[in-house]
Amino acid sequence: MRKLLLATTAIACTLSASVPAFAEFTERTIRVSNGINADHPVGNGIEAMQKCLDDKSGGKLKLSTFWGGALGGDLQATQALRSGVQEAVVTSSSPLVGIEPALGVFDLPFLFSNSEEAYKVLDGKFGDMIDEKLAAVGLINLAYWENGFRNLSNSVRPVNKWEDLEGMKVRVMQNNVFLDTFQNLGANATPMAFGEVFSALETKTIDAQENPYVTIDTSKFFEVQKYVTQTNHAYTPFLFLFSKAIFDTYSPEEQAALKDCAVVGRDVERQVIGDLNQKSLEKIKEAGLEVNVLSPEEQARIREKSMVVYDKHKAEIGPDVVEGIMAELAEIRK
Ligand code: TK8
Repeated sequence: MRKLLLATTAIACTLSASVPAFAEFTERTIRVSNGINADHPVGNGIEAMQKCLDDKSGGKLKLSTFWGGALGGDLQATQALRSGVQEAVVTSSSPLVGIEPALGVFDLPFLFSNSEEAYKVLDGKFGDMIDEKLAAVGLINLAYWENGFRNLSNSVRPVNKWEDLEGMKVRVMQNNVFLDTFQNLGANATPMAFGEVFSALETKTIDAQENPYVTIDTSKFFEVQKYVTQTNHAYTPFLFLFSKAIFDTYSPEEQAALKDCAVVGRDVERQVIGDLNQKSLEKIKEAGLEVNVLSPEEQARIREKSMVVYDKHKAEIGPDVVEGIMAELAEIRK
């Protein structure tokens, strides 16, 4: 009996000695929903994030990923986070302007000239300021991931100048800045959730949509489109959002692991997008689409014409927010 007791105590001691390493972590399954598909670079980012979480939590924090809008579209999933019924979503900022109007700043046409500029703004103090606003509406932004520079695809005609957009039925995100940008260029802009875009293009309910090359590729839009124009008209970020209601119940170690690992995933995801962009373009061309690049003169002309959108939306986004980003960009461009 005594021997048995000693043996049990010994085992108990060994066990408790091994526990402290991950004692701050609880076994958790974190649902992450996405509108895009698993072969989008977000998939690589999630994989890297999971490896990092495995190391930090001893395998206790598990990401359970849902693709292709399986848990609902961007907006719907984000609302589920706010009410504490879903943990996480990787979403474009654009459909969330009804929740936090300041996000509309990222929708302003031709705001960023290259990704490095975007990274500096998003990963710096401006990004932090937006994160604080998001926290106030129940959303923790773990990190800014990449969606990328957006280009136009359509099934009607090549677009070489803004006049070519006249009357074209262009799907835009559920976002007034995008709506006005395309209306102002003469298009017939229609707001629509991402999940409906493929079939709307297929049935010709709409003629056109705009998204980065990797999305035109991985969401198979090239199968139902004939022309692509490299317009680079906007760089909209992905947000890796976490439900604040749920996040607040996690230990500080769990919270820190999620934040740190989301940054690890972000860097991998951005890297893969950089690599895949050109490959996606090749794939789109091989599928038989006609691709043209907007001339610098025409891009400048469209940018000029689009400036009214800045004035029109400044008040709603927040004058301090718009002025803040312009000041930061001026600083970066020095
Ligand atoms: C995916 C969307 C998409 C976005 C859009 O859920 O809606 O066009 O660019 O990538 O967030």
